[in-house]
Amino acid sequence: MNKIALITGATSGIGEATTLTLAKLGYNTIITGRREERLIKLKNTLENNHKIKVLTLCFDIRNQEDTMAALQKIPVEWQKIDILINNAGLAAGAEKVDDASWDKWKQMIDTNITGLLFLSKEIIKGMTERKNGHIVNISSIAGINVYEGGSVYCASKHAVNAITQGMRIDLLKYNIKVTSVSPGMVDTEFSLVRFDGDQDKADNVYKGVVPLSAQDIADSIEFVVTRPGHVNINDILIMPAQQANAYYTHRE
Ligand code: NDP
Ligand code: 8X3
Repeated sequence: MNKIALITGATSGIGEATTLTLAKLGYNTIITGRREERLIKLKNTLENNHKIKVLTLCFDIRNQEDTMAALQKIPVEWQKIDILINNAGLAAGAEKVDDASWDKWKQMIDTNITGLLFLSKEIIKGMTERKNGHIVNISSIAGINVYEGGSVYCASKHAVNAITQGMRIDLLKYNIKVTSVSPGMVDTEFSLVRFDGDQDKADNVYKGVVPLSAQDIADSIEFVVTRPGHVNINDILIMPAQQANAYYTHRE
């Protein structure tokens, strides 16, 4: 029986690349996101190219009723989830606190913190019963540095780091590994989402820089989940070679 991985936010970017990588490793994958057509397309690609099975769960992680309803639909043979990749997340806008919108703040908090917590709590129940599991939380350099216009996004990733540390302590006795992966700039749909579909603003973020690719992050996740049972990678901070931290980027 193949092992099972649940990846949130698998419809694009880091989540999609990680799903492909885990499929190549032989994991049956449960993939989530709001864009159902993308979930179905990914399922077809994976099932046609790899000898694995894919279960799609389409829901908005901010909505707890919908999240619960989706999780309750997981068939019995899919319930032994070995790996949870908490990846779904976003930055909404880059306005300063005096100018930012409450709705955008709420969207980030409800997705990046509350959604991650709610879903994790449900999946952790099975992991503690089986005394086995690995949770990988996708954090960010924004969980380490706070930058102008990033207060709430950065706060949400600082929260992810605290949650990661708390999970690691509390779940130690259940043989559940907990890892955080914190990237710098990755070329995904992240900036397009952040700037509400403004392609010029999104392109500007990566101007003069070779950013990380989603596959670079998936490669790190592959390393993390393929360590021997007695080894846990607590944290990975991974940056483009041209980016020192959130403040210093060398642009050509
Ligand atoms: P993308 O925008 O490409 O992917 C984000 C994913 O999250 C999508 O699959 C999206 O699915 C899902 N998602 C967003 N909101 C919701 C929601 N309300 N309900 C369900 N799913 C949701 O960006 P990335 O791949 O870059 O982002 C993945 C993670 O990596 C995020 O947590 C981000 O904060 C983090 N990160 C990104 C960096 C970067 O520079 N790109 C750097 C550091 C961290 P759908 O829209 O279908 O719902
Ligand atoms: C995404 C990286 O620097 O835009 O988390 O916050 S950054």
